[in-house]
Amino acid sequence: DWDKEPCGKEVTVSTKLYKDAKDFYESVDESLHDDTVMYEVYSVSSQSEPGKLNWGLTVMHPVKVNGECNMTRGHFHENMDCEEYYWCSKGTGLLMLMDEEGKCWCEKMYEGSLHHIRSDWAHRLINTGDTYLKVVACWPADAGHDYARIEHSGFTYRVYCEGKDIIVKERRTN
Ligand code: PAN
Ligand code: ZN
Repeated sequence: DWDKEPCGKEVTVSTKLYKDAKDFYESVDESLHDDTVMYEVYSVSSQSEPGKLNWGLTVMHPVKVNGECNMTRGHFHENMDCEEYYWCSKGTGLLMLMDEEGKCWCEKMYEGSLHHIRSDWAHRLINTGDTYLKVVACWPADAGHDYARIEHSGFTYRVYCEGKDIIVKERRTN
């Protein structure tokens, strides 16, 4: 009776399509279908209680939007005491971070890279490669996601790919 199945919690998947991600990008790419899959998040969520954990796997597709690299919406945690770990299991990308003063920077992501996201840092994944970027995350169940704050004062950089080069530009539009 030692060979029990692991965990057993239900994994749910949520899919972000291009039509729901259009306003993340500088411009609309007419060559992309509205139903193009941008990313999927497989997750296990607990009741929102201190001490409980959520787990997630984000799969970023190798899509470019007029040369701009595929990215997650990005967020601060609603509960600003909640930090997070990201671990890259496949692909190459950038983890864009921003503090509350609007200072923005990136950490390189590659297979096996581990990232600690402070509780007061906004965070966004960016797939800079031409393969899937897969990132495993673990965060407190009572963290919550504050997307509105990013919409009002967004990340100050945009990331583009031109051939093998990654180009980071200061953003002009929201
Ligand atoms: C991650 C993110 C996931 C999708 O699980 O929620 O990568 O990104 P957006 O939620 O910004 O669309 C996480 O950071 N959880 O806290
Ligand atoms: Zn988060």
